[in-house]
Amino acid sequence: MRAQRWILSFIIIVVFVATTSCNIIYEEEAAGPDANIGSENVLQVAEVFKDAEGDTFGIDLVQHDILSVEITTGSLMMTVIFKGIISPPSPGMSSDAIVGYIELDTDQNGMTGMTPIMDFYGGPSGLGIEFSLRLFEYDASFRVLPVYDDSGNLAGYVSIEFTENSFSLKIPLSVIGNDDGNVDIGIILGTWLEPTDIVGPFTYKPMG
Ligand SMILES: [Ca+2]
Ligand SMILES: [Ca+2]
Repeated sequence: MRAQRWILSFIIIVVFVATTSCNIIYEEEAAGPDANIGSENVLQVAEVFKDAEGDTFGIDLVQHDILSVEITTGSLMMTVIFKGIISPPSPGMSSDAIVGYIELDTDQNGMTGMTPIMDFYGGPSGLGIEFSLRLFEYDASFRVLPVYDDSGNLAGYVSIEFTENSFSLKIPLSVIGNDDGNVDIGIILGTWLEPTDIVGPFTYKPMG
């Protein structure tokens, strides 16, 4: 029963937030220059994580199919590449908008943190999530995503840029608890109607 709708994860999030935290405050704190993916950065792909083509599991017409995730040296920057056309999650709810979760197990311990959303669609991943990025809450004005910790509190923001078939984001280590950059990652993405593809879990180790 992989093809369950986002409604499952929405229910999980609503229940979780209602029971753990009612004081999430939307602060525009990480939308400054340090959060931007600047052209001054010389990017070098450190590792490419491939995902199978044609492995989507939704039932609607638009099926976002993840082909690969490229992670760049220097800091936790990643580019997720799709087979077809995507568009940012806002404004409006266009049929090819990309939404979903990028989930980070920053202590690389499956026994700590939250159960990842991807586990409800793809089976046990072994991840225990400390930080979660939600494309559902993309802010088109500042081109950022909020990052939530495992208590449902806002940890900060991450800048994101879209192309026709990819998006790139940079995760400052200060936003994820000043982590050392060694992170296990799971990604589940899709349309507003349903999740359509999963990539991971995979491990990121920064190159020295
Ligand atoms: Ca795929
Ligand atoms: Ca963990």
